[in-house]
Order: sequence, then structure tokens, then C-alpha cells
Amino acid sequence: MEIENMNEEIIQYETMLNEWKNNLLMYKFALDEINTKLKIISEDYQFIHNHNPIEHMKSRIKTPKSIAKKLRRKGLDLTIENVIEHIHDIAGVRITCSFISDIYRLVDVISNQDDITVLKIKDYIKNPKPNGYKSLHLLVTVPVFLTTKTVNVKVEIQIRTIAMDFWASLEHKIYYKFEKDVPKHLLDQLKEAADVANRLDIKMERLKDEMEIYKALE
Ligand code: 0O2
Repeated sequence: MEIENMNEEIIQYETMLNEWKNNLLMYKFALDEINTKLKIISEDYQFIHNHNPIEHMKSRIKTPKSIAKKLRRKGLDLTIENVIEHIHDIAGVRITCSFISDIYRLVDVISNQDDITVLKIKDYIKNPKPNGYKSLHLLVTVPVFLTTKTVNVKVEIQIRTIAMDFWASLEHKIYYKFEKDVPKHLLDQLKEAADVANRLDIKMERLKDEMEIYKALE
């Protein structure tokens, strides 16, 4: 009964957030700004270093339902004020890189842009989550220049290697399939797979470094 009430509340809130569409539009503008920046960084880096640190990038606006669920998960009341203050990933970009070193290079380049303010860095690569999750999360604000005002909007940028992304996608699917109650043997295998992915990342980085030595000798 309690769960039914909660679902009902989330549905009502979803409807309200849908009516709040104009405000969500601001997050879309912020994503447009960030995507343009990332495209420029990617092309410029390729031009200068003959190597592109960004393999792939994807952006999304969090759905009203997912926003409502996250507020609930955080134990917060479903209010617009709480959305603005506590939901940091309404606008999200996910970038995949080939190598771990590319991730830190990108963090530096993004952080050094004059109009970007870095609010928080969560480095789950240096400090992986107990389940094996690895990724680097950069919470930034980017200015959006509207007709009558400028608004600084929060965007969460998740940066990870292809191997980390492969693992996270499957873990996410398993987590939702079992509605968070994942059988222990699957959790153990996921942890094992995270270790394998990590070893692959380290090996690929070493191979790249070695190849660069050969290139320098040419
Ligand atoms: P979804 O469905 O992907 O959007 P905070 O307010 O920053 O303290 P938050 O936002 O939970 O709390 O922090 P965190 O740890 O930075 O997580 C943000 C996002 O990272 C999550 O968003 C996921 O996308 C991803 N993430 C974090 N931990 C895991 C994990 O263990 N496995 C996978 N697959 N992804 C993870 P959402 O809203 O939880 O989910």
C-alpha cells in the first residue's frame, strides 16, 4: 500500500514536472553549449596531437519520472526547489575515451575553460565504488546566454574508458532487471568483470605508451 502511494505521488509529480518544461529547456541549452565545447576540444586536439581523446559522447536530459525517483531515493520532498538544488544530473553528458590518461587530460582541458566552473569532481577511478563501478564525474556550471539574462546551469559530465562503460551499462541493466535485489553470484561475477576491465585498461595504456616510444624514435 505504501509503495502504491509512493508510485501515485511520483506520477503526480511527473505531471507537474512535465508542466515545468520551460525550465527543463534551460538544461537543454546547457547541453547544447557543452556539446559544442566538447566537439571543438575533440577536433582541435585531433588537429594538434593527431589523436582524439573522445571516442564517443552522448547527452541526455533526465526524464521527469527519473528526477522524481531520485528525489525520493535521497529522502527529499518532491518540490521544484529540491530539484534545482539537489538533482545535479538533470543535464548529463557521458564521454568514453580509449585510455585512462585521456580522461584526466580531458578533465584538465574542460576545467581550464574560462566560462566553466567546476563545482565537484568525483573520481571513482581512483576510488572505485564497492560494486566495481569506475568513472570520473565532473559537475560543472556553464553560462547560458538568454535573451534577457544569463543563467549558470549545472551539467554532469561522466568520463570513462570504453571498458568501464561496457561494464557500467551491463551492471545498470542487471540492477534494474532485478529491481536492485541482485543475486549474490551475479554481484560477485560483476565485481570480477570490473577487475578484468581494469586490467584491460592498464594493459592498453601500457601498449599505447610503448607505441609512442616507437613513434618518437621514427
Ligand atoms: P541514471 O539512471 O544513470 O541517471 P549526488 O547528489 O551527486 O551525491 P548521485 O547523483 O547519485 O548523488 O551521485 P553519483 O555517484 O555521481 O551518481 C550519478 C550517476 O552516476 C548515476 O545516476 C549513474 O548514472 C552513475 N552511477 C553511479 N553509481 C553507479 C553504479 O554503481 N553503477 C552504474 N551503472 N552507474 C552508476 P543515477 O541518477 O543514479 O542513474
